[in-house]
Amino acid sequence: MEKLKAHNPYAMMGDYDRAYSSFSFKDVEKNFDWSKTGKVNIAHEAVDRHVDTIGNHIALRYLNDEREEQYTFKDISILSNRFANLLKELDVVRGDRIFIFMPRSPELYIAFIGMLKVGAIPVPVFEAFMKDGLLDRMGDCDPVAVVTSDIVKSRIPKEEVKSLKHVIVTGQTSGNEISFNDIKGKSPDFEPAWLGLDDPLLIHYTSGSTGKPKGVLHAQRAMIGHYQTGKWILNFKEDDVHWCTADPGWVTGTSYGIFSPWLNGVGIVIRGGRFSPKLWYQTIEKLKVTVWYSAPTAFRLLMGAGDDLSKNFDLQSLRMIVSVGEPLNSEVIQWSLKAFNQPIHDSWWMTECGMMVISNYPTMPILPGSMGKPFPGVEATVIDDNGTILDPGKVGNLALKKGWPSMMKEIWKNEEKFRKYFKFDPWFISGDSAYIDEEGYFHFIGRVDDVINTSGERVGPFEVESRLIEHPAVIEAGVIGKPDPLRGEIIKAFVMLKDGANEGANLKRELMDFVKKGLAAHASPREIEFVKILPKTRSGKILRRVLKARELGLEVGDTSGMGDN
Ligand code: 6R9
Repeated sequence: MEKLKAHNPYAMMGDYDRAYSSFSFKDVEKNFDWSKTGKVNIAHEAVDRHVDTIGNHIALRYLNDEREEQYTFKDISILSNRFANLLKELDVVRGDRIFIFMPRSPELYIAFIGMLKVGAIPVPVFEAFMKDGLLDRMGDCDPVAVVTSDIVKSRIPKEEVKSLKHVIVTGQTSGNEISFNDIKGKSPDFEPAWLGLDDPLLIHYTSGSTGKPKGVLHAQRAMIGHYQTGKWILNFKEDDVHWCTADPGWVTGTSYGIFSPWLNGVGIVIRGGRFSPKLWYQTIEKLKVTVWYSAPTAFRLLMGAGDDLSKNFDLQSLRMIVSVGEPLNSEVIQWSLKAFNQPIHDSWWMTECGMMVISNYPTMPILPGSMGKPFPGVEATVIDDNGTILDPGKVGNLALKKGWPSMMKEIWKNEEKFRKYFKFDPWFISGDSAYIDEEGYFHFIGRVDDVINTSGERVGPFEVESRLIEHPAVIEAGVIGKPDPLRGEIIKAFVMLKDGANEGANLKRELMDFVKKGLAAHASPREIEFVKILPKTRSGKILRRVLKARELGLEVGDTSGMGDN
């Protein structure tokens, strides 16, 4: 593939090779107040620090079908102080976990910053989760409180989660719930809890191929990575209008939907409501978005909506477009050159990474189809299954040398899962396979494990299988990701039914609905196939790779571990 010339050779990073050989994350520390005071709190660096300088800049622009609002950095500072005071009165203390379970709204962001100010650990989760999905997550880290909205609050497993003392609600309250509006009566002043760089920042639950979702705990030091990747990849300047389309339930929606822009003094755009090509273009036009961070599925949907639609909008404000979450196809980059007069820059990272670690930079020629090169200060490589570093062109495990600032601190209450990432210490093993070409560009091949990536969302097959077998008609289920041109992968379930169960379209629909209602809409299979038997190992584990190979019409491979069935 032909390389595209650098999109913006004058961006801040300058020459990539020079930056890579000379940069150290130590150089960034002087940009934070804690480098002088020794007092650490990301909420201070992202919000309060700006009040005396750019306090009147717009920090948040919110838009949905009913509301349109703007908040300055000073507004966010004061409102989050009020929220922090509310938490303090409820005896929330440093280290307490607080869930955020609500649709995107200004209140979500205010609450988030307020929690950080008291030193509590926010746990943002998608509003799409149903009771079981929430219970798996809440049951793991015992929150004392949840901030939610009247639309979704009924799904919170209040009885089952014994640690849960307070339910703070936007909109209608009932019983002993606390209204978000109570913050109005609280003091606008609050002294943040002063922490250390290694103290907790937040938890994101994410799926692996086995077991329940893992709580990835990040540390305050992550802000060093958020800050610098914002400067050099998103190319932030202070008057930018940044739109990260991700929900804060996903790491992209916190690292780049909140922290990276605000640490850089850049205002954010929040669009509530559902995806719609027309509304998205309208958002860019109306709010004059300059930096746009989104995902391949969204770009593909926009591409599918046609040039006639995009031509109706003035999209000239856009000057930097970045993608994450799934492989970015070359066609989409070619379309972007036509539709927006500029390429889309890919970026690769994971919940566990906390920040973008491989990317195409505005100052570097893009190789369409490649994810780009490691961020300065990060060492990335490809190693085989014995931990040996491979030569260019050879496919193996994508690995990062531990020690980049935003690397996760631990997996909540699961030392064993944490250690598994580091079986070739000092290398963090990502679970992705990739190769590096002769020029140092990284190319994505796929997941090594069974984790499904559907529309950029990471779904663990185990969670879906567990839900399916709760249905009275189901004995067993095996779940895989099936390649899909629009969504990257779709979820396909192979289901073994109990004797006498009535196979048919109705039952398929019922099972899809059962997962949707019990777990989450995005975890519901789009395809279901009824089978008489599932391939298994001798120890009884479902061989998802065999199901996948059969589905794709490929060689089934080594089945020596398979049982008699
Ligand atoms: C930030 C985020 C991580 C997994 C990762 C990989 C896939 C992410 C990608 C990509 C191809 C890219 N992934 N970026 N695949 N090209 N640019 O996505 O975190 O939800 O934890 O997912 O997503 O498979 O291992 P997370």
